[in-house]
Amino acid sequence: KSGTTGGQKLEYILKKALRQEPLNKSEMEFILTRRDNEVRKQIFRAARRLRKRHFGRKIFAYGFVYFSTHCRNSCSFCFYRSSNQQSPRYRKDKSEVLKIARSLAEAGVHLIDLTMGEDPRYYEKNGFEELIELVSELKSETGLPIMISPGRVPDKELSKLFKAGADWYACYQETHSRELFKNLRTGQDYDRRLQVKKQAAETGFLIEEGMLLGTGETCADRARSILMMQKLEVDQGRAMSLVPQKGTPLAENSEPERNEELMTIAAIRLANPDIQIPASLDVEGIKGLIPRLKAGASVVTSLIPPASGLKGVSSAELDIEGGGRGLKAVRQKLAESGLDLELAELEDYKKWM
Ligand code: MD0
Ligand code: SF4
Repeated sequence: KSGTTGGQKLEYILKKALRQEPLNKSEMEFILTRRDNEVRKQIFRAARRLRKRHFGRKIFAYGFVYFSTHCRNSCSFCFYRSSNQQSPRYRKDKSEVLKIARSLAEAGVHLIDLTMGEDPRYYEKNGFEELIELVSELKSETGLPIMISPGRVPDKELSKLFKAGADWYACYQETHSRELFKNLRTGQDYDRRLQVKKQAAETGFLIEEGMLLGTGETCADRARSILMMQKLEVDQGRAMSLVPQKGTPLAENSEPERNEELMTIAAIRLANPDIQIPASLDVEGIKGLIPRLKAGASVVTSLIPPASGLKGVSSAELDIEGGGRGLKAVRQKLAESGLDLELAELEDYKKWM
C-alpha cells in the first residue's frame, strides 16, 4: 500500500537508484528484505530500467569452458572440492579447449570464460606457462574477449596472463563476512583473495566479483557484499544460489528460495547500474533465464556446448546434453519472453568493454 511509510521509503530509494546515487547499507537492506510480490515487481522494474539505460535491448552471452575440475582446495559448497570422490575429474588439453572454444565462437558467444579449479598441475607442478599459452592462442584464433577464472593466481602470473590477451579476471569472494568466509572457503585467506582482485584491476583487467546465497548469510551480509562490489568498482557482479552438492559439507543445506537470487540481482543492479550482471544457467538451467533477465541481469553465462565433455560448476549436468545451455535455446526463450530483448553483436560487446 502506497501512503504507508514503507511505500514512501521504497519510492524514495528507487528514485534515488534511478538517479544513480549510491545507496547506503540500510537502503540496500530495505530492498533485500521486501517480501510482497507487488513490491518485488516494482523493484525488478526499476532494475530493468537501469539495465535499459546502459545496455538498451542488448543481452550478452558468455561461453563457459571449465577445462580442469582438479582443485587443491576444499570449499565447503563445491562439488569439485579436493576430497570429493564423487565429482567428475577431468583436464582438457589445449587442442580440445581450442576446438570447443571455436564452436562457441561460431555459435555467437561474446566471450570465452576459461575456468579451472586451483589445479595442482598449474599451482604446484608446471606453473602457468600452459595457461598463458592457451590464452594467447585462444585470443588469436577466435578474436573473442577472454575471461579467466583460474583461482587466486600469483601476482606475477596475473600480468603475464593479461599480456597474453586475457581481458577479465573473475574471482569470487562469495561473502564479505569473515566468519562465513572461513566456513565456505576453508583454509583460504580472505584478505589475499580480496587483494588479488585489486591487483588484477590495477593490472588492467576488468574484474568480476561474486556472492553465494543460501549459506547462512543474513540480508545485512548480502547488502555488504553488494556495497563491496560498488567499492571495488567491479565490472561484473554476480549472485548465485547455493545448489547443495553431494559429497560436500553443505549437501544437506536447503536451496534458497528462487526469489532470493532474483532480488539480489535486482539490488546489485540498483547499486551498480552499468555493470554486467549474470543470468547464470548454472543454477536452474534454461528455465532460470527469463526470471533473471526480468530482475535486471544483462549477460547469460554458463553456456556449455553438448558433447563437449564439459561440466557446469553448480549444476554439473543440467540441460547440457539437451542443448538447453546453447545459444539457440537462449534465442528462443528471448523471442518467446515478450521482453523486447535480443542477443547483442560482438561489436556491441566490445564497445561496452
Ligand atoms: C557460471 N558456472 O557462469 C559458471 C561459473 C566462473 N567464472 C563462472 C560460476 O555460472
Ligand atoms: Fe576449488 Fe573453486 Fe571449488 Fe573452491 S570453488 S573447491 S577453489 S574449484
